[in-house]
Amino acid sequence: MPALDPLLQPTRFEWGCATSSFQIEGASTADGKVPSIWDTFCAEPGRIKDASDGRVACDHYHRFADDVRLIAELGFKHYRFSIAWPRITTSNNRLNVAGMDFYKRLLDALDQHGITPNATLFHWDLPAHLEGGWLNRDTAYRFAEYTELVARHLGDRLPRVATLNEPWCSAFLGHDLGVFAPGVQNRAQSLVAAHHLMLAHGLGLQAWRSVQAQTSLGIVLNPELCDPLTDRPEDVQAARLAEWERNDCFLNPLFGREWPDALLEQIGELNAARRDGDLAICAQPLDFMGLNYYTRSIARAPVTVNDAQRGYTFVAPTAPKRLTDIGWEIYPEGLTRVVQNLQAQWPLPPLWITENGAADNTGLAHGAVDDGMRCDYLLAHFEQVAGLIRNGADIRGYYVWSLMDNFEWAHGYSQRFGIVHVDFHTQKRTPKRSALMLQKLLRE
Ligand code: GCO
Repeated sequence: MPALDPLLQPTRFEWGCATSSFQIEGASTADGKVPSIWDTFCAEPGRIKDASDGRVACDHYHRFADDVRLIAELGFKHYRFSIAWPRITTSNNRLNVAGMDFYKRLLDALDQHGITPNATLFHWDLPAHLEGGWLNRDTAYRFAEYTELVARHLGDRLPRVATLNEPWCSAFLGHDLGVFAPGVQNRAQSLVAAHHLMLAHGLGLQAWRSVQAQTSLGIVLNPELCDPLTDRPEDVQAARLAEWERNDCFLNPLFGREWPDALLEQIGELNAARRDGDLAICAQPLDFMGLNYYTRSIARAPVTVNDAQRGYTFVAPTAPKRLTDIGWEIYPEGLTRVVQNLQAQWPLPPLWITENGAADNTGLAHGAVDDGMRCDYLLAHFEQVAGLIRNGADIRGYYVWSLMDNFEWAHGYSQRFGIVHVDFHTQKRTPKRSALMLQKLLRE
C-alpha cells in the first residue's frame, strides 16, 4: 500500500479537492441566476461534444450539503470551489441576494465539517449580458465591482481567494481556437481578451483589498511546458512561442513586465487596447499563486495558415506514450520541470497545486469503480510535488481535480475527472478506488 512522503503529511501540507461552479452546480435559472456565456455557448448546436449543457450537471446547488459531508468523509480539510458571477449578480450588475445566500449556506456547511474554503472568483462563467465579454475593457471594471460585492458579503469567511482560473483558457481557447465560450476565432482579439483578463485581475485585487485587508489573494494559472517535436530551430522557436503565449502573456504583467515582442506583433493594431498605467494595475502584490498541471505539450513549426498566425502547431501525443482517456500524455516529470522553469524566470509567491488529475472513464462495476490509472497518475504526481519541496520549492498544498465527475466543458459529460463517480441519471455519488486511496493516505 502506498504511503505519503513525510513532506506531504496533512499536518504540514494542505490537501484538498477542487470543483468549479458551472461544472457542478446545475440549477442554471434558479433563484434569479442569469445566463453565463457557457449557458449560451452550450445552446449553440455543435459546440459540446455530447450536445449536453450545465442545466443540471451534478445538481450540487441542491445537493451541496451531502457533497460537503462526502468531502469530509474522504478526509479532506480543504475545498476549492468557484463562485458563479451570474448567480450572485442581476442583469444590471446588482446583488442577487438569493444567489449570494447559496454560498453562505455552502460556507456554513463547510464550517460545520471543519473544511477550509478556497474560493475562485472567476472560473469561466462570465455573465452573458456583459456586452463584448472580455473583448470589452468595461468587463474588467465590472469584475472589480463583482469582486467588491463578494468581499463585502463573504470576505470575512474566505481566508484565501483567487481572482481568475486559467485566464489562458478564457482568452485563447475562447477567442483564438474558439473551442470554449464565447467561441470566437481571432488571434489578435484573443490577446486583447488576455490583457483585459489581467487588468480585471489587478482591479479585482485592488477592490478586494479596499474592503478586506486580511485575505490571502492570488491567481490560478496553467503554465505550459512545451517541448519541440525535433531540435530543428523552427520547432524550437515554435515551442518557445507557445510558452510565451501560455506563460509570459500572464506572468509578465503580474510582475510588471511587458509582453515579449512576438506577442506585441501578433496583437498588431489592437495593441491600442493596452493603455498607459495598465501594467502597474496588473502587477498588484500576490500572496500566492495556484498552478494547475495535467500534461505537457509538444509543438512544431506551424503547418496551417491559422497556425502561422500563432506561430506553432501542437502535435498530438501518440503511442507508445501513456495517455489518459482524454488523450493527454501522462508526464509527471513535467510538473517538476514547469515549476522549476517558472522559478527561474519570475519571483514567485508561495505556490499551491490547485488542480491535478486525470480523465479515467472507468465505469461502475458491481457498485465500485476501479480507476487504477487515475490512482497511478495521482501517486506519480505526489512524488513530484514531494521532490520539488525537497529541492526548495515553496509548495504549500495540493488539490485533486476533481471531487466528482462533472461537466467537462466542450467534452460535455464524456470525460470523467472525478475521484467520486456520478451517475448523471440518478445523481448517485460513488467514491472510486482513487477516493478511497486518498482517504486512507490522508488518515495515516
Ligand atoms: C481547468 C479546469 C477544469 C477542467 C480540468 C480538466 O481549470 O482546467 O479548471 O475546469 O475540468 O482542467 O480539463
